[in-house]
Amino acid sequence: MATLEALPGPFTFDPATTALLVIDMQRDFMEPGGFGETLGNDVSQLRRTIAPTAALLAACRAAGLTIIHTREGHLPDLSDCPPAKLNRGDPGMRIGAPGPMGRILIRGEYGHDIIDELAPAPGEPVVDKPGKGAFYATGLGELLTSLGVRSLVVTGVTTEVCVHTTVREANDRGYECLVLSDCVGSYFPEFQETGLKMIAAQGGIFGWVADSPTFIAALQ
Ligand code: TIU
Repeated sequence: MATLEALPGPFTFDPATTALLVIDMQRDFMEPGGFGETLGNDVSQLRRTIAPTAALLAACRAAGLTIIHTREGHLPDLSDCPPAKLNRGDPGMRIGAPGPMGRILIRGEYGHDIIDELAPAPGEPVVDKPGKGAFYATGLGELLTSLGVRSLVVTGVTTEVCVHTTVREANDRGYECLVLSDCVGSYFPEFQETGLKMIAAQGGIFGWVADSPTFIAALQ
């Protein structure tokens, strides 16, 4: 077992039953000139997570931790995208529309894939999800059960959308979640700050928060 200082208090985990979950580090969200930036978002707010996440991945691979990546996206025929999600925003910028890096959030398109800096290593599962949460309409729950995972270290984008939704889903399923503050990002600094506070508030209502150097030190 290992323990580290976190908010709201010490986080204890067994590396053998802990998985790193890297959420939606996709070009559509992260890259200058991509879908996210085209919507007017400041991608630098997300890009500051790349270097610490790369270091985290290296440390987790060296420690033999289970590593799982996710991607948000839809089938080319959009049959897995509910109208309530599809019919939102500028029609030229909707899911499935031709974006700067291929059809927006469509599986198989260049923009849908994970950025080169954080490319999954051979053998690391990549979970494709149609929703914001990584458990909804995916095999993630069964995968974690089959691997014997009990604790999740969660990183990725965006803090208040897909990271929060996934942590809430995981919390309800009995997983202990540690969110790494420097490895999650929001386009909106105020959402980043408040999103992290919301996780650890009320005695850790959804989980724990620490930074990646603290986690890496505990892993070694
Ligand atoms: N991955 C994820 O968070 N998807 C989003 O759509 N996030 C936004 O902040 N828009």
